[in-house]
Amino acid sequence: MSNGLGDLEVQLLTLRTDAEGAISQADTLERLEELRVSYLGKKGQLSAILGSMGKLPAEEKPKIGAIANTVKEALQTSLDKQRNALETAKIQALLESETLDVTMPGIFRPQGRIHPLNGIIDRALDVFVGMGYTVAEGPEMESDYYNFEALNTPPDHPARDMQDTFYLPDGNLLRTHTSSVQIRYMEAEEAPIRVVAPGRVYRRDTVDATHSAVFHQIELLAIDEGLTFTDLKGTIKVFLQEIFGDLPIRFRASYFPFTEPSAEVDLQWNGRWLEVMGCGMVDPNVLKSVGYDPEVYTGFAAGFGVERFAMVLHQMDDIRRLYSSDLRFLQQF
Ligand code: 2U9
Repeated sequence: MSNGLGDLEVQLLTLRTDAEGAISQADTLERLEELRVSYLGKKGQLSAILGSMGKLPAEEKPKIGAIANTVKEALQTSLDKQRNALETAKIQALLESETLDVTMPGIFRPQGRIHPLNGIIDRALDVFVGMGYTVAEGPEMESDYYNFEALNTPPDHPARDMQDTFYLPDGNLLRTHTSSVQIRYMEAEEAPIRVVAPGRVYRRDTVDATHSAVFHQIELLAIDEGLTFTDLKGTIKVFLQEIFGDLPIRFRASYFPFTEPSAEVDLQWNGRWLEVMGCGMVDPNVLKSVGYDPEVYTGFAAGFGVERFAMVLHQMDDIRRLYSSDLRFLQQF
């Protein structure tokens, strides 16, 4: 047999031919792994052939061993080659399936934006927070005490006419200003106080282009030892400057039940004096009602309507546009 092909030799060469054929046909990585196990695995076909080498004459063993090694290397090379080819094809397929067609029409996602009222509120609060104020909020439904009595406005006070509101069957009411929030804040905290209260307020008002029964206010309050009207003027000047730019302002004497003295603040806007805020030194009766000694503490307060600011800054002609949710209008801001 030493000149012809031995039995094992034939088996090895047949295995090689069959295996190379099968490997080159494998179309998935899973199938390729099955073939590897089947040919080269511990219990695979090559091992089985080598297992029968024991019966060979000793001089034949090195030759068959050498052939077996060649076959093993050849199969390993075929497996590696096919694995590379399959992996490359897989990546290629993935790339092709994920190709971005930049000419396809996009999905339209309308962009939202801040409502002009919230825009004013954000800007105003930023200015006050920058001056050390804390933002406080409170309930829209209030008791008569927090909305009126603690603010030096007893039941028979003529100022109640100007601030008629919506009364609930239980005696509560819808707040007419955010001053009630500041009364609550003064009850809960101690001087010194710097607080700014934004929020929705209500009035019994006939709705027209410049009036709404529901609107938004921002009020600020500072309580400390030694605060004067000068501090009030300085604070308001800085605030209006930040919002409207450096324009002339003037203070005009006025009246509010909760401040004494009180003033309206006018701003020279496009050459005309425009009333933009109310303000004053906190009335000693208000300080007393929340337990602050007016001989020790003084304070100033001011308030403005957010809608009015929005209308002036954005040149709006009708307050009702701010509430109608008409995107053609809102998209302009
Ligand atoms: C406390 C004491 C006093 C807040 C103040 C005004 C003047 C004011 C109006 C402007 C236009 C409201 O939106 S508007 O109608 N506000 O003129 N508000 S002083 O005074 C306070 C607040 C809290 C404890």
